[in-house]
Amino acid sequence: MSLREINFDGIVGPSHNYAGLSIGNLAATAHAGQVSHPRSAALQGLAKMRGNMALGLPQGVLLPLPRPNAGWLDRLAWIPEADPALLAGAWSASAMWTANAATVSPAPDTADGRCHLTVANLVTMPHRAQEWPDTIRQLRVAFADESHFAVHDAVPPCFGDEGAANHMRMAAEHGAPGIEMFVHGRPGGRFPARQHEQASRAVARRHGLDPGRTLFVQQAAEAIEAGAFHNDVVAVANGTVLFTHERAFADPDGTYAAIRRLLPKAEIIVVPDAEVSLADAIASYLFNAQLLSLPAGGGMALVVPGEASAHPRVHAFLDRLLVGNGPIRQVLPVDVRESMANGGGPACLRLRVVADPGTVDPRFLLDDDKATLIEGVIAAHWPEAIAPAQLGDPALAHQIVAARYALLDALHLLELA
Ligand code: SUG
Repeated sequence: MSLREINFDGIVGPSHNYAGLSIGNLAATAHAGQVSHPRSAALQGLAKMRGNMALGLPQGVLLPLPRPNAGWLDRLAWIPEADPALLAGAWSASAMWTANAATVSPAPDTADGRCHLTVANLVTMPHRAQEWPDTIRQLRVAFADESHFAVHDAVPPCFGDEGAANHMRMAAEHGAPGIEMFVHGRPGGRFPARQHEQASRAVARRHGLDPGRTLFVQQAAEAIEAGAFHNDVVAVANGTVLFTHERAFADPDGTYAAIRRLLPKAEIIVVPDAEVSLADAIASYLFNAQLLSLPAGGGMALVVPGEASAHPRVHAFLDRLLVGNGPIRQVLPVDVRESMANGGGPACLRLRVVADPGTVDPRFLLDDDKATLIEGVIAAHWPEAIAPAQLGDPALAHQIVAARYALLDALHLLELA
C-alpha cells in the first residue's frame, strides 16, 4: 500500500453561471447577473490540474452533475412565475467545488483501516442541497473497492454538512495516523452558519475516528460575518502545518494548544490581522489555497489564486513568508478567475483523498493524455458564454446535456449518465 494524497478536482460543468444564489458568499453575490464563460472556466480548472501534475502529484477528477435538474424543478412544481432562483438553482454547476462533495477520513485515522467518505448534505443552500444524491452515485463508482473505502450517505437534515471545506487533517505525513479537525459555526449571525456541530460529530462517529485525536472547533462568528462562509476561506492545513488567519476560530489560542498537544510537531502559521485583515483575506482568497507536500522532500507549495498574488498587502505577506525559511517554500499563483467570481478558489475546486491510487477506479485518475482528451471535449461542447437571461432556454439546455454526455462518453463513464 502506498498512500498518497490525490486531489480530485471538479470539472467545471457546462452550465456554469453567476446567479447570486449563496447569501454570505460575497464574491458570488457581487457577480450575480454577470455573463459567465463555462468553456474558459473548465479550461482554467484543467490548467490548474496540469500544474499540480507537473509537480509530480497524483490528480483525479470528479464530473459535472446532470444539469439542468428537471426532476428537481418538477418536484418544486416550478412554473415561469415562480422564484427565478429556483430555475437558476436547477442550472447551477456548483458541484465543481468538490471540497464540498464529502468529508474524507483516510485509512490510518479510522477504526476499520478503510478510507471513509461521507457525502455532504449541503442543506443550507437550496441549489447545493440537490447535489448529494448524484455525488454519491459518482463516489460509489470512483471508490467502489469496499476493502479500501466506505462511502456513507449524507447526514440527515437539519444538520448542515458542507464536507471537507470545514474539515482539516494534520499528520506527520499523509500515510501516518493524523488528527482531524471539524470546524462548525453557530447560527444567529447576519449570514448562515453552514456547518452544524452535530453534523461534524456524526461524521466523526461514522468514520470511526479516535475521539482522542479528533477536535471540534468553533469558527469565529466574526469570520462568518466577514464572508468566510466556509472555514477553508480562512484556514488550510497540510501535513504538520496549519496556515490560518488570526481571526478564523472562536478560541484561537485554545485551538492551537489542542493541536500542539495532539501533534507536538505542528507548525502553526498565524497571519495577523494587522498584516492581512480578515476583509483582505476574504477578498483575495489567500487561505483558499492548495497547501501541497512536494515529492522527494521538496517542502510545501502554496497554490494561490491569482487574485491573492495580485493583492498588494497579501503579496507583501507572501514575500515575507517565503524569505522566512518556513515549511512553505513556493507560492504558485493560478488563474481560476471564473470560479473565483462565484466564491470558489483553488482549494474549493478539489477534494483531497489520501489513498493508494491503485485502489481508485482509474477512470477518475488524470494523466496528460486524459487531460488533453477532456480539454478537447470542453473546447468542442462547452458553451462559450452564458448570460443570466439564457437560463431556461431549451436550446442551451440541450447543449449542456449533450456536452456532459460527450464527456462521460469520452471517459467511459456512461453509467453516470
Ligand atoms: O457554496 N458558490 C459556492 C462556492 C463554494 C466554495 N467552496 C468552498 N469554499 N469550499 C457556495 O457558495 C455560487 C453559485 C451562484 O451564485 O450562482 C455558489 O454556489
